[in-house]
Amino acid sequence: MRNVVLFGHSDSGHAYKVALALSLAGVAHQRRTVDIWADPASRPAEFLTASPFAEVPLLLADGEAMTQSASILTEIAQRSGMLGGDDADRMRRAREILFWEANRIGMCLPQLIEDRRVSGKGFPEGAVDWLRMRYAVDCARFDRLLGDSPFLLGDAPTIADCCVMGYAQWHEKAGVCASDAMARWLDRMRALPGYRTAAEFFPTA
Ligand SMILES: N[C@@H](CCC(=O)N[C@@H](CS)C(=O)NCC(=O)O)C(=O)O
Repeated sequence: MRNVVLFGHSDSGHAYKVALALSLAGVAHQRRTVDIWADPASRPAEFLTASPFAEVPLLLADGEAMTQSASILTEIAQRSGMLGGDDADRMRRAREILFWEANRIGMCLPQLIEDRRVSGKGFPEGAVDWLRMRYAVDCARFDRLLGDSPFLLGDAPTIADCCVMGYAQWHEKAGVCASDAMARWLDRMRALPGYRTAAEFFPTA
């Protein structure tokens, strides 16, 4: 991948997934912070032209625009041959986890974080209980997926780990706990040489 530019923000777990994958895969790239809390119309023209919903992450590679974190993760793995991209079976299993995460952890935790940010304003009665109940199931399923391995698909991290890390890293901000196995996995992820915090990836002025 050449001339790679990633647009993201430190509060976006979706952008974090992609930033972490690029860093762990050693793909040379630039990162640009887009203010996701500002009026979308005020975002840079280059970004608005290429991101149909004005959302991060947006990845530009040699001028080609890519959106949707799960799709971008598979492109990174396939094009770099890293993070599972060197093996068709591992890529299939990684995709399964990407789809699972988008429906489960990637739905619950951002909403629980948002509920706290807005002090519950706009969240219907029972919504938070429902999200917490779903997250408890997600946590147990994460443990099953991880099994006895250090990372989700074996001894080395793949895009599946980058994907789950996006929001699992912020479980405390969402007011929920990690399972013991998830806590140990988070420690292993944070010990990887390419690991950076979201604020390090996307500093704000
Ligand atoms: N399904 C998308 C979700 C992207 C998304 O929701 N991005 C949020 C930040 S986490 C955003 O850009 N929000 C700004 C806005 O909607 O104005 C993905 O996986 O990339």
